[in-house]
Amino acid sequence: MAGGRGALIVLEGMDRAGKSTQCRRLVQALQAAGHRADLLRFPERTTEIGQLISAYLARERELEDHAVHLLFSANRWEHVTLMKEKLHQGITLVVDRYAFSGVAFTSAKENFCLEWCKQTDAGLPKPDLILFLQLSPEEAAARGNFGGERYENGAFQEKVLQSFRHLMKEKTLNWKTMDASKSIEDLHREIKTVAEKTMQEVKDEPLGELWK
Ligand code: T5A
Ligand code: NA
Repeated sequence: MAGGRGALIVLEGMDRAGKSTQCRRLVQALQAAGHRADLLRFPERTTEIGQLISAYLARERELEDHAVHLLFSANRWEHVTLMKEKLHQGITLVVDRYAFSGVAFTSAKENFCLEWCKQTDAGLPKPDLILFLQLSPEEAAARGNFGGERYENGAFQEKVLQSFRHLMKEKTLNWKTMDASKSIEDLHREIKTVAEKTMQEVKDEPLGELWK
């Protein structure tokens, strides 16, 4: 394929680490540099499944824990065809949260094991790069109070972090930890550098399958 495929770049991290800010900045900068790049986010709240998830997060409706895990996962699967099309057209995708948030948040609940949580996302397009934005709870708190959404409390976030740490041990995935306490601009420059390096490295490589 002329020009090669686009890269699948995921940003993960604790709440308020700056994922959405950096995803937007990265897509803008890549486009300004002449690359083809699009922004995606999960949950993608605009679909029917996404609206259910959004109501659940806003505590407007209750859903059983397994059921909501499957919905978060289905919300990724419903975008896979489009994701693959874009990647193969040479468009780099910058994704604000992905299966790792799915696993980290559900497995932080009582009676969920990591393996069960991973199963429903196995086979999704495999990210070429996963940037973990690391920020201490104290620094996160300084960026404003937690909102009223589900999962936004300190004790639960600590469990989520433990799950992320387990997932980051997986050597077949290209995790990079970034210091999210830096200024928006400094962090952006670092992220742009690793993103462009990855785009160059994977353009002639086949797209992988996650956890397969
Ligand atoms: N979830 C998600 C699941 O349970 N299962 C799943 O499968 C998935 C995908 C979704 C919720 O759903 C859960 C996880 C979540 O609980 P969301 O919509 O992604 O949540 O979360 P948001 O609340 O939108 O985002 P976060 O709280 O995670 O924040 P971000 O995106 O990390 O941070 P951002 O960029 O919005 O910045 C936060 C604030 O900090 C400032 C920003 O201006 C903003 O005010 N800021 C900085 N300040 C100083 N220095 C910097 N470097 C800064 N960067 C940003
Ligand atoms: Na966000």
